[in-house]
Amino acid sequence: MMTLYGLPGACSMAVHIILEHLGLDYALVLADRDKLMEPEHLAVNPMGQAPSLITEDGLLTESVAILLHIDEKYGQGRVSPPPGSWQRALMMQYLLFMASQEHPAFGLWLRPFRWHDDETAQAELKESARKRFALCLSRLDGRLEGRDWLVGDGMTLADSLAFVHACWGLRIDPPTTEYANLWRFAERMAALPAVTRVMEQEGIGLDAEQ
Ligand SMILES: N[C@@H](CCC(=O)N[C@@H](CS)C(=O)NCC(=O)O)C(=O)O
Repeated sequence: MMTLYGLPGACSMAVHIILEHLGLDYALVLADRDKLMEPEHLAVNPMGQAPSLITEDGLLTESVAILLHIDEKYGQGRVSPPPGSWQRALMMQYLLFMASQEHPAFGLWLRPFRWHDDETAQAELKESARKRFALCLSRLDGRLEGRDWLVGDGMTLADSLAFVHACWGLRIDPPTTEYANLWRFAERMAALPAVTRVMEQEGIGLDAEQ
């Protein structure tokens, strides 16, 4: 059985959604935020973060790598377009866009003190990150114009991560509710049975905090 180490409402929730949606056998460990840098947690995530997945083959970190591994091993095409298809290339594009651009912008907005000691510099970084995150949400919002899902005609790995980021966006100005397409998407996702269960298990609402 796989074990997912996560934090409530964090990027690990995207993995949790996919495990639950695929009906896989897994255990969930919600880590204590105050103990992420303690040896016990560093043993499962050397960066003191989430997610980590313990599998029969070993320990895997990095949310996108985990999502892809679960999909390739158990997905049977249920949460991704076929390898080699254009739709899969687009799914990868959105996954990597969110992981490499949107997520760091949110992280900088949330914790500017990790990047600078000076409080004035922190305030400037936070504002720059807010604008950058808004630009990222606008891109997703534009993509969702006239679409139910980021790619194809059903939920994919990219949608699970976009939903988590949409939840984060509720805390930032402008909030996700002001991006009409992205907000409709978030409500659609939250109504999926697997997503509803995950949100209950993690204690997350659509006014969630990471
Ligand atoms: N690139 C990593 C980023 C992991 C990451 O930033 N995780 C956040 C939650 S979304 C975390 O653990 N934050 C707590 C912290 O950094 O103290 C991934 O995608 O897995």
